[in-house]
Amino acid sequence: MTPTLTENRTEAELLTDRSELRRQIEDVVNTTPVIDVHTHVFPPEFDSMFRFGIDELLTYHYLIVETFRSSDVSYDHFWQMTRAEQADLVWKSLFVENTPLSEAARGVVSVLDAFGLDPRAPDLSAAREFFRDQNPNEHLDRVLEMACLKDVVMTNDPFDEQEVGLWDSGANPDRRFHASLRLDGLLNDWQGAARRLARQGISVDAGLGRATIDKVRNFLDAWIQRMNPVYMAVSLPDDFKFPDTDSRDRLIREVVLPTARAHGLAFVLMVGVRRAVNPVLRMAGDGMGHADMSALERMCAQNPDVRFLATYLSRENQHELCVSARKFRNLMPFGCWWFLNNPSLASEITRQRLELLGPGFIPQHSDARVLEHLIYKWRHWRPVFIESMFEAYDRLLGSGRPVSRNEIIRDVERMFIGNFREWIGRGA
Ligand code: FIX
Ligand code: ZN
Repeated sequence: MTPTLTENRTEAELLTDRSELRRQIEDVVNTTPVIDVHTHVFPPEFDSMFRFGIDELLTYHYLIVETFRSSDVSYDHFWQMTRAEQADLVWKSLFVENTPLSEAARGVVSVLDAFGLDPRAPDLSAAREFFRDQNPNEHLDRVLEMACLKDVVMTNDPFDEQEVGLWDSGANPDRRFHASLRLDGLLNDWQGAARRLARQGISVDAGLGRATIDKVRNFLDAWIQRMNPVYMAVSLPDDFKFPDTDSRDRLIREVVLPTARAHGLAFVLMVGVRRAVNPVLRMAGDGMGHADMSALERMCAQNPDVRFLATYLSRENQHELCVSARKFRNLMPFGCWWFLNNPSLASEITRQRLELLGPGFIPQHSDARVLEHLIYKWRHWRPVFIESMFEAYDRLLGSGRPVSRNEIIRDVERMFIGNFREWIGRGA
């Protein structure tokens, strides 16, 4: 759908009227497809890993946490419930007995509204019936169009037995879904990885001898061959150090970085998560902490020929990340990750990045886990981005340089698609 122009204006005409400037920004941002560079969503070809519908939406770990704060259900009782029973309780606790004010709860309201379903319904019967009637592939097409998405990058774990089984059975993802090779299992739990490799018939020694290093490289080469990933990625704790003296440091130096070079793959670092600070919450039990940015700076400095994408979980790391990206041209900041993916913080982060990096960053990713998350995560974020872009262009206008519609299109396409494509070495 080509963006519209108001009457008697040309693409190149300079936008000196502020309300027209805002209209043009809204039009371009709302109609420019984006590549969602990090999600946990899978296409229908991945069978049970393809999650969609109201029960999946309501049992999202963001909402489970909030339900425990708004109900007196015990943890044990909750985890013994069926998914439908859990969804009923989440709905009752957050949407009926309380006002869905949180970003995650408002997200469900936006999804229901997008499909013409009643966000004030007393129960889930109508919503369940609606999603039950959806044809998976048609529903996928519709959701990608509603979210105005070009492509989606998955999170693919070579140690997830269910997923490995799907790749083994020749699962061939929809062409709009791109794989990424997730290395948490390898880098954050080497002892466990050694056991899992053994289960896949690859015997390694926990001491990371030469032969083991070669075997792990071969393991990654084989998965890169299979998945054709757009990048390798890992999430790291807030106390991540580089250099360090542990197996993770050796695996990064002797396996991951050489593999990145050999395949021309970027390395994605998601830094600042404290896993399982409250284990009874299961996947919902992760926390965060402020990280030492110098670890990433040293990695960028010591590996100028490797491209890094980085996102940090702590608000206090955001300004530092902008400054580090000014110092290292092989570093691309991306997204407002997880606890930062809220309008107030996403606005602060985006404006800061525009002021320090111009259009040289990837403004957002959804981290969607359920298909319909793609609708609300992007519909909630685009108005935030429009405000930030208007502020930047309006200041430029005030300084004496109005922009044209073409320039807005160029800048938005660079941030939505171009920067990522360049970084993963798959040109525009
Ligand atoms: O490490 C990650 O990719 C995180 O995004 C997830 O672990 C987290 O559970 C999540 O879904 C955040 O939005
Ligand atoms: Zn994620």
